[in-house]
Amino acid sequence: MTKMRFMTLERYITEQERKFPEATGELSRLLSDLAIAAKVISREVNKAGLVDIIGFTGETNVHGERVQKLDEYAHEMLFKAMDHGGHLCIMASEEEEDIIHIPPQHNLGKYVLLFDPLDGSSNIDANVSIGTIFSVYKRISPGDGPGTIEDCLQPGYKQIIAGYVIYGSSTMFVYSAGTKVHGFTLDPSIGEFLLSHPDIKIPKKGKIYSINEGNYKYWHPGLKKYIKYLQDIDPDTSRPYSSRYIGSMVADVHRTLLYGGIFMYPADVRNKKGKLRLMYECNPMAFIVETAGGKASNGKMRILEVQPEALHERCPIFIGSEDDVLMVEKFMAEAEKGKMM
Ligand code: P6P
Repeated sequence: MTKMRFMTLERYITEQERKFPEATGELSRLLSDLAIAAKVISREVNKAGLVDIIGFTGETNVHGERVQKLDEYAHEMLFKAMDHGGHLCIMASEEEEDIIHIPPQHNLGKYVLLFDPLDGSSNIDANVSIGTIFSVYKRISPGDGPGTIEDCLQPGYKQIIAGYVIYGSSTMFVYSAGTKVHGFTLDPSIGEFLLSHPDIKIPKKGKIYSINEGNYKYWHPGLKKYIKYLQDIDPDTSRPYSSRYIGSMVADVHRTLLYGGIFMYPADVRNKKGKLRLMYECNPMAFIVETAGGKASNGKMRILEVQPEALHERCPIFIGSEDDVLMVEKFMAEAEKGKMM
């Protein structure tokens, strides 16, 4: 009989808080508020197919992408869940051009929240897994007023919590406070996230690569060589690797975290900084994967050390098993050297 493990997210957060006497409980309540928003969004996402929610609003977001109603809904749910707890001084969303001010009576908190309310939303109508991604930083501006843009533009290694919610065959809440990564699966019958994946560790090397190969012609020559290397036959190094690409970052990174391998969204001749956003997608995922023992690079350096310059800046990303990320960096560096010779 397997030992019944009934650890809810709430109970886990409370137990973690007790380990730190100086903890004020603010972070615990912040995480709990995020979990509530996740449950509400999960309920709507799982109603996929209902015309009154699914479908386009006809408007576009800050990046000129058509906004799906669920995008707006997720953004609103997160704002409403987080704007009155008093734990935050400022927020920023992938769906909003500027920073999001918090009502004056609640905006002196010591934390900063950045979130992508519904990443992968172009897949909503196809019922493909999508997700919410979040990052929590400590404010760096003086504590006697609302937060500022500087509070939001901190390098990724300054994150104190990062996580994602994946709305798939089940809804999972995966987060890290920097020492371990834990996954909690939602039991809708009791409305609780239960600890299902304690202390997730990513394999040191995988055998799956994940990239949009439709962009092959635009890639860096070193990346082209790397992908061809993965497709060569060599059982001793698990080659050829399998290719898996869902087109929803949360789903592709979640699989990479659990199974190992590498997810890539590189820069190319058309998009010099790639497509994915540094603050809303790359930094939180890098924090989680590095805590799980993996690596996250922009092709040249740790993503977590990139100094942000703009809220919505994009960043190339190579993320996953340590050996696989090191290998693609090697191929690209050698191609650069070849260019210089
Ligand atoms: P492409 C979804 O739109 C997204 O932002 C990420 O979730 C995903 O990894 C990427 O874009 C997919 O982009 O160009 O391969 O369709």
